[in-house]
Amino acid sequence: MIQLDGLPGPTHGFGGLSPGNLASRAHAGAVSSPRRAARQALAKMRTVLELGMAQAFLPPLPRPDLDLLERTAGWEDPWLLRLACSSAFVWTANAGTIAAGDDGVYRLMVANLAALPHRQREAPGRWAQLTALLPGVPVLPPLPSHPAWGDEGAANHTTVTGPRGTCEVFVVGREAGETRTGHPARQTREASAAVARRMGIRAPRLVRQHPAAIDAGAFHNDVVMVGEGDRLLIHPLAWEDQEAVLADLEQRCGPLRVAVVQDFDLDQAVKSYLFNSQLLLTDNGWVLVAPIQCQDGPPRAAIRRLLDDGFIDRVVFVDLAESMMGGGGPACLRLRLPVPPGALNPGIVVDELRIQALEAWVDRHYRDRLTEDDLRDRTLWQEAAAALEDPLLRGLPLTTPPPSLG
Ligand code: SUG
Repeated sequence: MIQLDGLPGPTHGFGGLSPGNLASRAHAGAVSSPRRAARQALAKMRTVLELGMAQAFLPPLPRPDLDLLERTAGWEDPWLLRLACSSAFVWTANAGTIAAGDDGVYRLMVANLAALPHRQREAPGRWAQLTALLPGVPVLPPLPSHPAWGDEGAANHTTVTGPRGTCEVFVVGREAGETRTGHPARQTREASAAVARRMGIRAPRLVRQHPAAIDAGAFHNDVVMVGEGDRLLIHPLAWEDQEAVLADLEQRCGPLRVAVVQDFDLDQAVKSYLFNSQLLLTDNGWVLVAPIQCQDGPPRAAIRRLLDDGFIDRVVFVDLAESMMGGGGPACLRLRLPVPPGALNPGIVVDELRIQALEAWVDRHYRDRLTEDDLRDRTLWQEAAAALEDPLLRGLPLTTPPPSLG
């Protein structure tokens, strides 16, 4: 299993671009630190690497999105400029999702991220990148880019494996065409069903996200649930009919280890991102890689119970402040690839030396401080382009987006 993490780009900022994502809205317009954001992403990769996991990275997508700016004369419009400079692609759990079809073949389906304009712009670039950088994995193009097929990738999909079998769980927020009061729901049933079909999964388990979770700020399922193998760490209000769904999963897969964290309201879940921790099966047991926001108070107490119950053997805390301010925790930053490292271009697989080289690259090209006004600065745009042209990344086959995708 490889953990594939994103890196933010040199124009990383806080655009307030995601309705229903409380952290994104709360930090709109805040001063950002692209350098700290990239350093924190790399530090998490190092932590995971040191736990004995295979780790890889995806280079940033080119930003500002010059095509968008040209088509809209967007440099005159602060919202479009924020959108064009967004580094939201860093949240690689949304780049797509991967699973084995009924024929046993692993396929990666790129997500269209059609719910939001700044994220929808990621899909063509990520499709091109993943195709080029994962030569050993069939990479399927995203669904047509319309909110009716809104697909957010692995954030709303998890593979549950028990002693008797495996079940692919897809969590949907709404039906196509359905409107709801409260925060928007991004993932449609139609999208998840189509993704499962394209991946060759004939009997996926489609689950409806609990409306209370969406309205508390769980814009993705992975804000209230994380699963790995036979383990599920879940908030009691993550899904509709949750107990029945869990019983059905056990029926299909055999007994599972399910930790339903009680005494922990949805607001605390969304503030702390406990359920967005990475759950890793290492050679030395189960490890929870949790955000530092879980170090105290109720999340800490919940983690202690998980340790006492043997659900996990160890917890490690990571500081992802710059990612958390946009609503992304440890699990948002990674896409799990259940394939051998040989399926990836060797240039994206990291070891300690590669991480150090990437840190030096970040220090060469990323500013420590960025305000919204800076986004208009053409020097910043040149710096951002230079970062991607650096010899460190130039060796990678980065193709341009396919022209057919709008
Ligand atoms: O889509 N935030 C992202 C956070 C994605 C988190 N990923 C997972 N849960 N898997 C989003 O809402 C904020 C951008 C801004 O406000 O500038 C943003 O896009």
